[in-house]
This record gives sequence, C-alpha cells and structure tokens, in this order.
Amino acid sequence: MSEYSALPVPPMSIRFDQGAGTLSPEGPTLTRRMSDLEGLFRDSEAWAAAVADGDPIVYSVVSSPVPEIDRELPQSITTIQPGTTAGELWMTKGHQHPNHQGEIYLCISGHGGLLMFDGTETRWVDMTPGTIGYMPPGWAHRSINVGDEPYSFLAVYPGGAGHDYGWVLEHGMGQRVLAGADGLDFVNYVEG
Ligand code: S6P
Ligand code: ZN
Repeated sequence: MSEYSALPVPPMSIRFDQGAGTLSPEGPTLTRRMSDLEGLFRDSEAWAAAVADGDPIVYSVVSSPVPEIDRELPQSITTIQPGTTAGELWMTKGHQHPNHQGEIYLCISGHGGLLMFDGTETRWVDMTPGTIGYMPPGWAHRSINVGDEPYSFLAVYPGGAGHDYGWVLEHGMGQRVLAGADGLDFVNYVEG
C-alpha cells in the first residue's frame, strides 16, 4: 500500500445541482451577507444602509467534502447575487493565498469577472459559461457579478494554500468595478 491509502476521502464523483445550488456529497457551506463585507465597499454609508435594510445575502459558497489540507485539491462553487451598492457591483471579499499557489475558476452560469491584483498591477478576466480563469501564485483575487442574474463558478485550489483576507483590507485590489451607463467603469481602488 502506498502512503496515499491514508487519504481522508476516497476517489469519488461529485454532482452539482444547478437549480438547488448544492454539491453532493457536500462539505461546508458559507453564506456571506452584506454585513460580512465590512470595509470593502467604496461607500461605507451605503454599505451600512444595506446592512440595516435587511442585510441581504451577497454570495454563498458550497464546498465538496475534500478537505483544505496540504496535497488535497478542494473545490467549491460560489454564487454571487446580482446587485450594486452605491454603483459598486456585488463581489466576493477577495483574498490572497499566503502560500502563493495557483488556482482556477470555471464559469458555470451568469456573467462575472475575475479581478486580480499582485500589489502593483491589476488584471481583469471576463467570465462567461465555459471560461476558465487562471490565478497565478501571488495574485490576490476577487469575483464580481457584472450581470443581472446570479453568477456561479467552480473554484479548484491546492488544499494547503490558505486564505488571507487581511491582505485585501490592507492593500486593496488595485481597482473597483462600478456599473456605468454604458458598461463597466473601472476606477482606482482608493480614489474611486
Ligand atoms: C478559494 C476560492 C473561492 C473563494 C470564494 C469566495 O480559494 O478562491 O472558493 O473562497 O469565491 O471568495 P472569498 O474571497 O470570500 O473567499
Ligand atoms: Zn482563492
């Protein structure tokens, strides 16, 4: 027997139910409401008003049972609701992988974007069903729903990558994405 016989999960198939938004078998599920996104929207008063006005669900993340540990390859599906707060399109918190490892996203439905920032440069990948977005090691990433229906994508990432949310609070994401009259408006993170 090789050392791999000690894996905590066996070989398996995992099904995504698009209508229900669930994975089977399932692992942890995360729901992010507006109140969980403190300090991330440009207009903090509009953010606070949205929290007071029902604290809507902005996105949810369903995971498979594959654990977030070294050498495993966890997956999750994120669904971001459509919406804006003072014009800023609804988004994930965004994070950096402290161990600087790569990650891929596959767009499943809706229309989104993948904003990446390495501390100096910003990159944008338009995400429509079938698009695979690649995040190289060292690029913080945030997902944004730019459409008018829920945006869902599959994420696959190294189990030992870790998630650093403080990095984005400290360094920002380079740019913000607003809903403009004729499409998307990209503005500087701090000045916008
Ligand atoms: C994990 C991967 C995604 C995000 C998810 C939510 O490495 O990038 O599963 O966790 O899209 O975003 P966030 O920024 O709240 O973790
Ligand atoms: Zn990630």
